[in-house]
Parts: sequence; C-alpha cells; structure tokens
Amino acid sequence: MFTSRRLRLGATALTLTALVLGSAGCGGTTRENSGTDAGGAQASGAANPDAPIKEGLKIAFLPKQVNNPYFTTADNGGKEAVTEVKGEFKEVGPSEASASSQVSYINTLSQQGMDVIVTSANDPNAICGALNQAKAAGAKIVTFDSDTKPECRQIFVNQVTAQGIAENQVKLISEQIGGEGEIAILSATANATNQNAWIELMKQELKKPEYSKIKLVTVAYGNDDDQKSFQETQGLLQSYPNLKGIISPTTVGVAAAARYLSGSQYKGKVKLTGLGTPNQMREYVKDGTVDAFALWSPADLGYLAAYAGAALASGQITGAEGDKFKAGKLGEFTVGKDGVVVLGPPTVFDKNNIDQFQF
Ligand code: RAM
Repeated sequence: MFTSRRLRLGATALTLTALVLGSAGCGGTTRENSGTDAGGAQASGAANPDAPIKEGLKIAFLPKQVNNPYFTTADNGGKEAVTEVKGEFKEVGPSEASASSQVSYINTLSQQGMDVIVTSANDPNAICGALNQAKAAGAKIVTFDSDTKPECRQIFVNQVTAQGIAENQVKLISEQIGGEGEIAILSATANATNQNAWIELMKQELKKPEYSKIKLVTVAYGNDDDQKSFQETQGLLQSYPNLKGIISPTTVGVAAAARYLSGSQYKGKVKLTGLGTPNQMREYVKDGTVDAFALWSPADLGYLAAYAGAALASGQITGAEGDKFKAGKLGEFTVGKDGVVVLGPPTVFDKNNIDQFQF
C-alpha cells in the first residue's frame, strides 16, 4: 500500500516499503459519482470534473494550534499547493488546542470572505456553528488531520484511515514490549476527534488474540502541551510501576514523553512509541530511548487539503462519494464515503531511516 510519491523519497522507497506497517486505505472508493452529498450538507449542483481551478482563491489554514511544528509543516505544504493554483494563502490559529479556541478565527475568516477554510478540529462539535455560518457565507470547508461531524464540512482529508493508525500503533508497541505487559496511552486533548477515533480502535485492536497479554491500564491527556505531556508521563510511571510501554499518538506528547524518559531511570526499559515528527524524535531514537515510531507526511497532508479546497471552490467536486480531483504532484484522488479523502499509509521511522527525513 505504500506509495513512494507520498514522501518524495526516490531511491529510499524500497527500503521503506519493508518498514511500513498497517493496512490503511489508499484514497477512497472508485465508485462513480453517486450524486449524494456524503460529506457536507451544503454541496449543491453537479460536480464538473473539467472545470478549471479558479485563480485568486483565498484559502485559509486554521490548525489545532499554531505553535506545533507538525502544523507548521502541514500548513507549509498547504501554502505550496495554494501557490501552485495561484491562490492567496493565509494561516491563523490559536496557541492552545482547546475545544472552542477556533471559533473566533472561523468567524473572522468568514467575514474576510475566504473561499476555502481548511481546518483541523479540536472538537467534533464546537466549531460546527461557526463553520456552518462560513459555509452559508460562501466558503468551502475542508477538515484535515482531525474532523468535525461530517455535516459541518464538505471534505475531510484523512492522513491514514483510523483503523490503519490503530493497527500500526498497537503493532509497534507489541513488538517493542515483547507482546506482553501493561501499557498506557498518552493522548492530546480529551476532545480531539482524531485522537479519540484512534484510541477507540486501538482498544478494539488490543482485543485480538495476539495481543491478549497486553493490558491497557489508562489513557492520559497531555493536551498537546509540552509541559503537561511531560508531567503526565512522569505521573504514569509513578502510578503504574509495572508499566512496560506507552503509546503517544501525538507529535507533542510523544516528544515530551521521550524527553522525560531519556532523562530518567526508565530510559530504554519502558518502551515508547507513537506518532512523532522525525526532527523532534531524532535525538531520542539515537540515544536509545525510542526504538520506532510512525507518521505520515504532514506537508503532503496540507498540500492535499489545499487542492481539495481549490477543487471544491472551483466546482470540480462537491464532496460527493466518487468525485475525483487532481492534487498536483500527489496525483489523482477519489472522494470516499462521508466525504473522506485518504492520503495514504504511515511510515515507520527508526535508527536506520530517520536521517532521511527532515520535518
Ligand atoms: C499532534 C496533533 C495532530 C496529530 C499529530 C499526530 O500534532 O494532535 O492532530 O495528528 O499530533
């Protein structure tokens, strides 16, 4: 399922193929346009796949939080795509990933007459009212990374299927702890749509016979705040003396947990995996704190989301299942059920390949 184009690796792609885990879907269905508006309630009229991308589209990125390198990289990918389609790019957002922190930004973007708002939702419900107003004012809404309820947007650009992420994360920790023992999850915020979907499916995954000796003891929340994530890691180790491993499916959480472990007596003994950026995790892989972790290309995710928004705003797609659009260097994508477009499977990083990635 791994496609080398996703990470721009050229010659290293073969090596990486062997490292890719999980079985995420690769881009939705190939069914013809059913005419249903699976994603957003607002899509109207038929898609015209031959419609040219309009020039001058105002496309705004609103991440969960702006001071998170993951979103800086993702939004820069968006900027690259917006530049390619000759649009106007803008990025705004809160410094904390709290549930309602994005509402005022959406209202302002709507008043500014944005053609497209691309956002990663801190909460499935909290921004729906503001997004619906923005849609009524003419904006197309694309969620990426973390979704709202489907009726609040036209398209959700998902990095990897939630099932693919759950399989990947559980497999990684199982390999690292030898298939048995207590584990904990260190998540981001308690409301985050993406995190909660992954955690739910990880719990299901852990019910498989091959994981019967692994026990999930708790889920902690570091709120995608470095200090809080650091302290929560410390708390986990104090509260669960038999803990064998931690899964932190957040770039902020896993980096903070790695920093704590690397300076503690648990370094290399309590295993840590999760979803991290190679740049933030490099030193912990090299010092033996972390064996392996995963992520997709955040830049490609932002790039794809921007193209999806441009295709919506140009009438090429409406967000209906089966709609197809081209996303520049990433090629063609098909909109799947519920207006979801999937980027592709994650890549696993370890000491053998981490230096090939700079993000
Ligand atoms: C953090 C955020 C984001 C998530 C990544 C893996 O940056 O929580 O939503 O997708 O981690």
